[in-house]
Amino acid sequence: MQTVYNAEHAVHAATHEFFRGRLVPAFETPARADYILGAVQKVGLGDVLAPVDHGRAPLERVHSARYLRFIEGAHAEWLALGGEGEAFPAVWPVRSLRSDVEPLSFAARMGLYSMDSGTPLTAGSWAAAYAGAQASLTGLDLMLAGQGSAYVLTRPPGHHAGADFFGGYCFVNNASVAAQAARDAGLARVAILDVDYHHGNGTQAIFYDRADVFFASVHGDPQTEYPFFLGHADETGAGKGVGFNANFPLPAGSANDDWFAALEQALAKLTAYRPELLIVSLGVDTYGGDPISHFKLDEPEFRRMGRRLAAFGVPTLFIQEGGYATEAIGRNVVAVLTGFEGA
Ligand code: Q9C
Ligand code: ZN
Repeated sequence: MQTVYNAEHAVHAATHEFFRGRLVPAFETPARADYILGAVQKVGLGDVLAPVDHGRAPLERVHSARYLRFIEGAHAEWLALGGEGEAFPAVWPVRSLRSDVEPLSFAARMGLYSMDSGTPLTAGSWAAAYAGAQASLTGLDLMLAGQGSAYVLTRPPGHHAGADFFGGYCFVNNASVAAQAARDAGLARVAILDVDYHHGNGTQAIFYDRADVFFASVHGDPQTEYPFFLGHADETGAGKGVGFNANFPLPAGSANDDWFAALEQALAKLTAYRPELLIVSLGVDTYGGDPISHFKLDEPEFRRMGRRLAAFGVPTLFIQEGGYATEAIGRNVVAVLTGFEGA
């Protein structure tokens, strides 16, 4: 399996994030991708390729142009206002406040274009996220050229980012950009399977009223787990998209058997859909040792996940999402990918 590696990831390097009222060391770090790259090379997974630049247009198929412009310039605006280090939002247009008017105030726009205060916006956020989307598009090119699988090694992750907001460490929704580009290249039905511990609220929202991209997710129950405000089982799509969204929330602390039973239910939905391409939002924060998540998967289960996805029998593009047990992340990702390859 070939890997498309976004080396630009390293320019997005947050030192801190807000957590329980104080600044703590950031969980989403450059070391994550470094460990994965090391593991991919050590196991000899396959060639490691650089992204090819496809420009900004494929990102604008998923995100609003004004949102992308904001992210591009946000850190410079923050510095110009006397901000130091990483930028954080502090005010949001919640119910009864207007989000249709874009305010002039930078603080107000930070809130308009974000969903949480846990996502540090750094000087390199835009460059790293833009390059990550290019890596995803390059991964898609491999699939369109007939590869049975490919892996996009990138950060920051993408699945929490919506059409016009960042959050959950995500700025550009890589899986959505790839899925939309696949549709634009002529594929009729694309499926996104999100196995990250956290519900992929951004991806779900982007395709919620559409039948041409099916979103299925197994994740921690939003009653107690981030992103809290989306990811329930009764979210099945809207309008033309009714029946093309499927959530399988599991309680924090769920046993591995329950996780794989939920995966079977998700795959049953996707089997009926008959997708031409499967995009896997591959978060490995389902690992038992993850510092911010509460499932119990370990190396044998990650290998089993890869085997099961191979048995699904559809060309599969893996795109990296979460996973915060930094020293184990390479081992866990490679277990999925080699499980897939060996099947
Ligand atoms: N400081 C992804 O896995 N913050 N995002 C949790 C811990 C939000 C995770 C609090 C976690 C978002 C892509
Ligand atoms: Zn996650």
